[in-house]
Amino acid sequence: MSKAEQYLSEALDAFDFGGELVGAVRYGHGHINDTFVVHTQPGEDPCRRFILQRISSAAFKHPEQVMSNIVGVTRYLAEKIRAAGGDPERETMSVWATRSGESYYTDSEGSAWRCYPFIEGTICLQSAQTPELFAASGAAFGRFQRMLDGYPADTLYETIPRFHDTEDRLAKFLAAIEADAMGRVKEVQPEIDFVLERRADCSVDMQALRDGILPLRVTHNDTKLNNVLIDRKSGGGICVIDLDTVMPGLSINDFGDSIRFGANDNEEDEPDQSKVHFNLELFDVYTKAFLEGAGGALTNAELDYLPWGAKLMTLECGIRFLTDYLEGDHYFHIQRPQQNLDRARTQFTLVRGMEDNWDAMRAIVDKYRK
Ligand code: ADP
Ligand code: GN1
Ligand code: MG
Repeated sequence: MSKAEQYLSEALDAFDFGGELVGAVRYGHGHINDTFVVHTQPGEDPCRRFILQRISSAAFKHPEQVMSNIVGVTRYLAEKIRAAGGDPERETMSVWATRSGESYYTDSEGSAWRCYPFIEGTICLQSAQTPELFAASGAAFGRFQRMLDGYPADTLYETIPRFHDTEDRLAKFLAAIEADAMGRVKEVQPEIDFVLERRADCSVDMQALRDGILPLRVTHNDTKLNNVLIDRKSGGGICVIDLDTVMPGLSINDFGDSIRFGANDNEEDEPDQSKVHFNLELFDVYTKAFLEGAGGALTNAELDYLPWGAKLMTLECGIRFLTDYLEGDHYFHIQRPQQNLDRARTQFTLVRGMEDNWDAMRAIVDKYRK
């Protein structure tokens, strides 16, 4: 048995799945955690599935804090959903405790593992197959933010410090250029110049926060389309997942990160930039759905800054991919050598597309303002 198999097997032993274990295989397209789907056979009942995840230690230094946030938030959401007559087993994640009643298990190497019941009858999309499905994710993320409006923000840990502090991301990028650990700086001068030309932009949202123009809210902070489960039958966005980064943040970032990932005509890591386009129609349907889902909770200033949320989440993510490329690809999972560089280039192409469509983006937000 390899070391990796040994740790997986330890983790499987740590949970009581309520039936015979049939198998566990790698699952999903997340860039951060190691995800497995576990199949079990509870007696004569149909096979039951679970999600088992090793929490990335590169991303999360304090798994106990991550899990404390997730337990708190999922319990709170379950109550809200129940009160509204919904089904908490499908509309929110729930933590499946270890045999000893903990929210996660630490293996003999020190890695943290957690488990969730698999939410059946859902699909998880890697791209916006139709505008309707993209809108469904927007409604789900808007609703998620509204449901957490009253959550006690001071009980949440900051699981990744300065996660969406674009100024800090820029500073780390400049340090990576300076260090040039892999000797890759010479390959990416046009991409570096692209960022440097937008240095001042990196402060726009952070300055608005410091000036009290934008409020801090409880936000998801990682609102990719593949972090919402879509109901197979109705096509509605039913459950927001990947709650590792739920913490105080900006609503415009939740909006913006969805646009970055979903309003792209192609893959996040498309190698041919001529195929990548920022899609204004998808921006339109998402804006409408997100604002409806948020139910009028956003202030006028937040609405004004939505296009900035889209542009800066995209620029920031490009900066993060490029930083990881310069540092040797140790944060985002990669399946091929230049994947982080392609991901960065895609983000920059999208930023350019947003700059070219800036007035149209503002007009769309205005159209859906109440
Ligand atoms: P990462 O942080 O690496 O993105 P996620 O928590 O998003 O990890 O999980 C990876 C993938 O696993 C998701 O994109 C989704 O396909 C699937 N997944 C996660 N949790 C569940 C769940 N409770 N039910 C069904 N699928 C899930
Ligand atoms: C990561 O975990 P996942 O794959 O949903 C990352 C996001 C990035 C995204 C880019 C904790 O999201 O911040 O925007 O990749 N998550 C973390 O695709 O860093
Ligand atoms: Mg994810």
